[in-house]
Amino acid sequence: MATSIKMIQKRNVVVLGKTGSGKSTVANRISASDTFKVLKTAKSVTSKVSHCEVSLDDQQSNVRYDIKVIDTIGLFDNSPNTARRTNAAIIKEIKEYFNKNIPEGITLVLFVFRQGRYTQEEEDTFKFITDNFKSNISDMCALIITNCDGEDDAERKKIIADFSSHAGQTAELMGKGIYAVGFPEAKKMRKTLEDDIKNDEEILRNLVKKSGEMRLGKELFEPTFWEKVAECTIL
Ligand SMILES: Nc1nc2c(ncn2[C@@H]2O[C@H](COP(=O)(O)OP(=O)(O)OP(=O)(O)O)[C@@H](O)[C@H]2O)c(=O)[nH]1
Ligand SMILES: [Mg+2]
Repeated sequence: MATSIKMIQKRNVVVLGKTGSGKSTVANRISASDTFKVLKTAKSVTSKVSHCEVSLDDQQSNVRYDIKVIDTIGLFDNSPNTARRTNAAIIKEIKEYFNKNIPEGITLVLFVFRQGRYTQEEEDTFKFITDNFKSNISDMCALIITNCDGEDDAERKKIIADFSSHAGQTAELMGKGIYAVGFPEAKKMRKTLEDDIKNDEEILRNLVKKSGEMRLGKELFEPTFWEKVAECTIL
């Protein structure tokens, strides 16, 4: 029998954040693939922007979601093993990639943060992010706090509350919410963690599905664009 899926919706999600925060892991989990390379150590891995395409059926609503997941180069790359690139150079590369490969724009920005000590470097990262991504895009942004495997719901709530009190300005930017997730490597995974991981994957995919039809392309990275659209009533 032919499929009963009636409607197709397109969603494009980009993953941004500091190097080693778990961007490629999150991108793989959303796309249920191993497309994006993840190293076993927390060293810098991704040296190019890339994307994959995946279709997810939602039987309940009869919708098929055609999703592009875009993985990016880590900001604040201070690894001695790679050619260091400035944040401005990385943002330029992401913009060029968008122009060429995602001309229809994106519907969701996921900022990825690795749970742990909130240092000056984290503070600088988020200042960079809030300076470059003005509050107008708040409705398309969510923050994903990785490395919360093994933390129960109450601990995860506390992690999110602590983050919000340390980085209020960044938390305000996250109009689609802040989520604590955990994706340990398969070999380190206890059997009991498998359900938790499936649950976290589902949280991410629902975020992608529910991101609206609003699309932004390279303008996303142009602060001057945001000054202009501030006067535009449709946004
Ligand atoms: N235990 C655990 N490990 C994680 C989690 N997320 C990522 N990792 C590990 O952290 C390391 C870095 O993850 P990546 O996904 O490569 O990070 P990235 O942000 O893509 O890094 P770059 O490409 O260098 O910018 C890898 O060893 C991952 O397996 C998590 O939620 N829990
Ligand atoms: Mg990566």
